Amino acid sequence: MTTILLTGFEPFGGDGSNPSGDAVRLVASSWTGPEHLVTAVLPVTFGGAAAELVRLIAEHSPDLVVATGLAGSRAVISVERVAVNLTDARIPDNAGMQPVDGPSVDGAPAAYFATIPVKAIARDIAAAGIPSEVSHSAGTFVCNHAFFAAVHAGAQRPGMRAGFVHVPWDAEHAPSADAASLPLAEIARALEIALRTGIRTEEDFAISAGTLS
Ligand code: PCA
Repeated sequence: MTTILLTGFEPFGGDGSNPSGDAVRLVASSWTGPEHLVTAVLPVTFGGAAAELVRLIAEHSPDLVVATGLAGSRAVISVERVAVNLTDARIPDNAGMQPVDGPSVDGAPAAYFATIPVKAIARDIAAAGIPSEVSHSAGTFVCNHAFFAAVHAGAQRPGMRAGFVHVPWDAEHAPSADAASLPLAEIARALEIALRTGIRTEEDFAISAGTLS
C-alpha cells in the first residue's frame, strides 16, 4: 500500500489561524485513496516541527511526504524547490525561540533540492485554474527547517520523495481586505493535486521554471 504523509502548521506570529493546517484537514476529510493518507498539523517551533515530522516519517514509512505552510506575503501556491541548511528567524517561533545563523541539521549539506516533481506539480495546479509557481526559497524560518529535515530524512530512505508547498492566506482569514489570498477550498484542491501528481509522476519535465533577479 502506498502511503502519503501530508502536513500543515499551526497558527504562528500572533495569527488566529493558518490556512496550511486548515487545508490539510480539508484534504484529509475528502481523501478517497487509493493511497493511505496520513496527515498532521505541526507546531511552529524549531524544537518541535522537524522532530515531529521525522518521527512521523519513521512511524509511517511514507512513499511521499508533502509538508505545507503559510507564506502570507505570496499570492500563489509556491512549490518549493530548495531547502537550505540554515535557521535565521525574523520573528520568534511559538516557543519564543529565535535562532540566528544556525544549521537546520548539524553536519548536513548546505542545501537539498526537493525530491518531488516540482514543475509537474506547479503545472498541474495551474492547469486546474489555481495560480501556482515553482519557488526557489522557502525562507529561513520553521517551514524551511521542516522541509530540510524531511528531505534529509529522505536521503536515508530510497524511494521516499519529499517536498514543501507554501500557500497564501485563505480568503476567509486574510489579515486585511487587500491581502493576497485564495479560497480555502482552492488551497486544499491544490494540495490534493500536489499529492496525486507527486505519486504519479516518475520524472519531472524539463521546462524552465527559472527566474532572473
Ligand atoms: N509558515 C512559516 C512557519 C509556519 C508556517 O505556516 C514559514 O514559512 O516558515
